[in-house]
Amino acid sequence: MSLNPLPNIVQIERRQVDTAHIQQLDSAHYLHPFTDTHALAQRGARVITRGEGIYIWDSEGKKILDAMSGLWCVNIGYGRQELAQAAYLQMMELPYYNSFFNTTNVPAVKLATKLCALAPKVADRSFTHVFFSSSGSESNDTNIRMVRHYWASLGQPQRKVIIARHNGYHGSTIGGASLGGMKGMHEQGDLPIPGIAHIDQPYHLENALPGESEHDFGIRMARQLETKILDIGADKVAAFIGEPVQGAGGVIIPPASYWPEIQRIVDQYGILLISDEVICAFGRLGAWFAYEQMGYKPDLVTFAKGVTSGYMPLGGVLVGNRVADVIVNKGGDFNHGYTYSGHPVACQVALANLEWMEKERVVERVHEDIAPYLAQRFNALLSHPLVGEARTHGMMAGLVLMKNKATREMFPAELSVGMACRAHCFDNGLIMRAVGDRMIIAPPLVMTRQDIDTMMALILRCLDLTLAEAQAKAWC
Ligand code: PXG
Repeated sequence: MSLNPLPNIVQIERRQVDTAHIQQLDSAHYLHPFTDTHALAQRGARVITRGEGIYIWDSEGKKILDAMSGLWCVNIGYGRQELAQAAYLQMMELPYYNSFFNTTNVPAVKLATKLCALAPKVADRSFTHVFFSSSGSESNDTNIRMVRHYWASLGQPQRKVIIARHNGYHGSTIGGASLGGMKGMHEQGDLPIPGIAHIDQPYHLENALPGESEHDFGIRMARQLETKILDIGADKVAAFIGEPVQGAGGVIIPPASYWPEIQRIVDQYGILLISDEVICAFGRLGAWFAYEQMGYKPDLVTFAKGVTSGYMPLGGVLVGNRVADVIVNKGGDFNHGYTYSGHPVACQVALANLEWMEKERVVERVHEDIAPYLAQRFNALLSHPLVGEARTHGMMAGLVLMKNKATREMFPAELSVGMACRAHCFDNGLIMRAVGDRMIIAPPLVMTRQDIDTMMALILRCLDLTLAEAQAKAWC
């Protein structure tokens, strides 16, 4: 088949946007995620119109360094023509077909094969199969269905409970929000659903006992899993789910002792381990997948976001041999799937993304050069009077704004110092997130050292402006 010629993407005319008009239509018709719609209507949404490399532009022409990679996903930066071309060509050839009723498609098969090859084999765990969805939330719903189907297929249908963590984030569907440990989400609509339990997060700054070492704290937090398993009854527990490093919860980096102890406990009680790598996979932590470097071997791995660098919605679950053997050989029909499972365009874009990353050695560069450089520069923020903690893991980083570093006193929550800092960031052309008074970044993996220097200069300026505001308002 001969394809129509490609459009010259670079020369597509930039749309002229009437900001006020778009904002007016936005508040009249568009309900945003996690947003107070009434409050947004008062101030008007920022209209983002364009992206190139590590920068985005708004409709007023303001250039902004996107230190959050969109929402933890645009890992290779904006404007990669290879991905646009992959989508275009695939849309012309086969824009859609489903994978139900004994059919398949070439991009989905190739991507499943590729992902299994990229996932490291650890001890007796290898990854043989992939289930596709279109998002992280759907993928975690798939996990709930799959682990219950697994145990039922083994004659243990009573093993239903999944244990997760307070302040974990696993998505926003009823299943995903239930697995997550976000209080504000649980309060709206009677969540979690039955069969989900939570333990504390391994956040040393908030949860450690006075004088407790990072190591001891990590072990103690992991052992909450054992206590919870015994409370519920080991024969009723299906799985434990966690993020290698918590993202939405505020870049919470667990002590090195934590995950190996979790592994010991799930092994002892025979329960499944789910690694939610929606943020951490595909180079974010300097490896294709995070579990190996964190010291554990999951049975299921949730992925989304970085698999396409956010250029198309795609997610899924990598299924390890222990679960796949049962699902494939004993399970019969698995009555679960989505219209867009294995969407050919999304899968083709993912393949183009992974190919580009391999060609440019993105993961190796992060591991060998850029993440260590970020760590060196970011950790130095500790000398700033407002910064009580500054940590990175791979290309995720978080700092804590403190009222008094010497006494470790935090600002009263109602002052929303983090939000004040975030506002300075935006005004100065930087996207940095605030989770309470933790300021977090997850910059594009393609950043150069020079980009990091530019970003750090912006961060420092915004910290200075936040300090000046805090002093002027007598907050500190
Ligand atoms: N698991 C993890 C670990 C995530 O970070 C999801 C699942 C859900 O993915 P979808 O594609 O359904 O959104 C996520 C998503 C934030 C924020 O405020 C983080 C996410 C989504 C929205 C906001 O940091 N992560």
